[in-house]
Amino acid sequence: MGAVVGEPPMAVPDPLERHVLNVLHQEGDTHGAHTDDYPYALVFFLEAPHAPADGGLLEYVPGADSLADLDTGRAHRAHHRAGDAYLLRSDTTAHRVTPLTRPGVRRTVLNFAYTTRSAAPRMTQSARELYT
Ligand SMILES: O=C(O)CCC(=O)C(=O)O
Ligand SMILES: [Fe+2]
Repeated sequence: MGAVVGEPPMAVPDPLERHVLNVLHQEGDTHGAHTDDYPYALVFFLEAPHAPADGGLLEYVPGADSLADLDTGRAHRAHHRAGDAYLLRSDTTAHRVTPLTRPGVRRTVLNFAYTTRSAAPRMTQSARELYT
């Protein structure tokens, strides 16, 4: 990670954000548009919909001006399989997960948050609103 990021990653101090388990398991389940408080998210897929048509796609806009950029042609989409992982610049990339499109489909990820020595501290209430 340090080679990709350009400096050593550090686990974030806030235990609520450091390790997050996200489970989407019902038709229509989604993860809404947001940016993270910390600069890097390392996301591991434990379960993922088999086909892109089943939903659970990551949509993202690097260097977004606003979350509304996700509804424009600037948005990228990525399908992942169980066992995949991705590293996201998550504080400046608007991102969300598209809704599961049918019953019986599951998408489970572990999200590990990292910061770096040079990153500006930035705290919002959103993780608290979601997870407490
Ligand atoms: O489930 C994903 O791929 C993204 C999760 C995410 O953005 C988050 O937990 O902040
Ligand atoms: Fe996120």
